[in-house]
Amino acid sequence: MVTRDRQIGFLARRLPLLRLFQNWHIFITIAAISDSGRIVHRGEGTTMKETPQEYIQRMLGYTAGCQNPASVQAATAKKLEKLIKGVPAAKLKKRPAPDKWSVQEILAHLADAEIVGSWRIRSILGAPGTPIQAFDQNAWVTATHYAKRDPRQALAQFRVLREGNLALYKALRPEQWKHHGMHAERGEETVEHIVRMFAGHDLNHIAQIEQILAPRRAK
Ligand code: NI
Repeated sequence: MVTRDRQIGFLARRLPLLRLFQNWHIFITIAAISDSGRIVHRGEGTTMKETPQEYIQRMLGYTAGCQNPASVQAATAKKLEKLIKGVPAAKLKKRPAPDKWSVQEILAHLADAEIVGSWRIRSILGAPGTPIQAFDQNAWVTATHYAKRDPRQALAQFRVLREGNLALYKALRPEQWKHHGMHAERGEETVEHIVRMFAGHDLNHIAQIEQILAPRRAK
């Protein structure tokens, strides 16, 4: 391996094209394990190809000008409940396209993302500056069987975790909002930033669910 790496290193210093190839390899590897990158978000119902930075900007865009992202988060469970009220299980289970998540999968994703956020925020509060691991959200869809998850149970999981987090936010001292962790791909992220990102993430998926269920309502 050492010899091979040295050879590649030797060539890369001399061949800009090979260096580009090397970088692409690294980039593709990172994107594949990303919870925000260009490959993984394809399954979320968007074909938009985006980098982690573009993803951050898109999420922040949803709450631009919003003074209190926690209040956005506080409204989400009820909005989701209202959206799926009376919608048959088969409809929730149906993917709008083969490569796009169903409502059921989105709800399971939201419930599991809340586990991730809950853990990240607590890790940061307990040990400011702590590393934050990325996760492959598409791998979770298959590995943790979103297709078999009860959507209403997923929503219940989301609601309970979210209520716990909202209570935690209320208890935070002002300086704790500024504490940060080091995200593996996105760098420094404060508690404040994570809470705002999750509010944007909520709105993103609410809009996605609305879009999936809209044709049924228009009829
Ligand atoms: Ni998402």
